[in-house]
Amino acid sequence: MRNKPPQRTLPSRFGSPFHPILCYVTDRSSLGERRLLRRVREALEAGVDWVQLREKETPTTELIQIAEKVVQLPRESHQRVILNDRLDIALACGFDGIHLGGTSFPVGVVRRRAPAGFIVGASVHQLEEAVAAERAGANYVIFGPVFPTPSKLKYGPAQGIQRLHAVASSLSIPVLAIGGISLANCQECLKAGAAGIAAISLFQTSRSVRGVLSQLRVAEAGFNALPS
Ligand code: TZP
Repeated sequence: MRNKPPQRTLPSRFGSPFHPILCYVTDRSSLGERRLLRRVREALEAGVDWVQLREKETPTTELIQIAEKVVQLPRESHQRVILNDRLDIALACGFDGIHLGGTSFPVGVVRRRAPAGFIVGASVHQLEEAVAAERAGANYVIFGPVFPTPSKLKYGPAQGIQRLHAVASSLSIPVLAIGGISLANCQECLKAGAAGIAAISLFQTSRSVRGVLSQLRVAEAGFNALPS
């Protein structure tokens, strides 16, 4: 019997200008585990579309404990939880997908072996890399840093809106903008063709994720009202 072709299970309404993908990327270094889990729960309750658990420095046993708690949090049918880098933990704990970085498994290797419906995303920093990720079977890419952000200053200047536009207009999978995303600049990213935004500080340093979400949706409504 032939294997079924892998399904791409990003809900179809995602990534349209009318429903940009809002992705909370975690960083527990500034929160600690208890507050991290509280924030993830709050973000899901407030209506973020995706949570990417990105805890690179966390030892395996600890990460497994956090991961198990994250996948058990209540979520709506359209919400996705995605783990950064650790395919083994993502599969073992039942995440909806994996987000691959430069030192992770290559996209094509994961795509070929991942179960049907498993979401595969990748961080990209250049157009060629983005095109290659799409060809290898990525469901989405995250491009950045679009704007300056403290953790990435050591890698040089931010990419800027024009490069985001070049990547977004060359791919048919969703391209999310990351890096220095704020309420003030998210519309600019969507206007440049991003299917959504991914952010740490925006979701993590605000007093309330619900407040951020409602302001983001107002910003999107403004974007949707703009003449194209
Ligand atoms: N990749 C590119 S920029 C970035 C990552 C993980 C950090 C984003 O952090 P913030 O606080 O949303 O600018």
